[in-house]
Amino acid sequence: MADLSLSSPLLPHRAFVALGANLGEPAAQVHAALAALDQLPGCRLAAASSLYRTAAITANPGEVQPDYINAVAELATDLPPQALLAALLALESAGGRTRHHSHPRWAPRTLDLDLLLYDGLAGLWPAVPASATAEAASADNGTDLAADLAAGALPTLLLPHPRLHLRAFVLTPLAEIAPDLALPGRGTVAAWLPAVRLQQIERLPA
Ligand code: PH2
Ligand code: MG
Ligand code: MG
Repeated sequence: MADLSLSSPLLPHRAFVALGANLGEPAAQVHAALAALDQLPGCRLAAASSLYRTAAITANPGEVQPDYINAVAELATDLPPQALLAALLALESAGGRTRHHSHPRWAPRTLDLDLLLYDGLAGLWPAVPASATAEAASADNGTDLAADLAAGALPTLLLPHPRLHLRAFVLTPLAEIAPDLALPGRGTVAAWLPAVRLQQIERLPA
């Protein structure tokens, strides 16, 4: 897909989003989500990886789930990180995603959009006491929206995404579009590829 990643004065920020689906028609949902990202107010799709079929990483050993279709998108945006996260969560809902307190962690889903990186930012938004950081580090960006909304709190956002450098389903598509990108505090994307070489992932033809 076209790379238009020259930063524009109107859309000065650069963000990377992981897309995933393993229910319904995953490839169609990921394609539709890529198109929808380009249509978000204040966002333009600057680059998109190929689609990849990946073995589901599950919360419990032995749990069987359908394979995922994953991809990574680069966005040029003028939205601040929290607003971008909220827009991604709204797209997940529009894509048929349901969230339930009774859903186990990492339940199969029709669409998952995780904010991976935003410029070179590292930290937790909004600012919270240090004691809350460990809890946030064990959650997916966005995953706790329902709980947060129920509690009357804003969703929290941890950047960079805490597990992105350990997941082939994120790192491999990210390396396709931005191999030299620096992960705050961790070196480049490409440097982490050997760490995930044993995880099952297959690039799908365009
Ligand atoms: N997402 C998860 C949990 N496990 N496994 C694969 N292969 N791809 C994903 O996107 C994925 C996962 C939680 O969001
Ligand atoms: Mg996820
Ligand atoms: Mg998520």
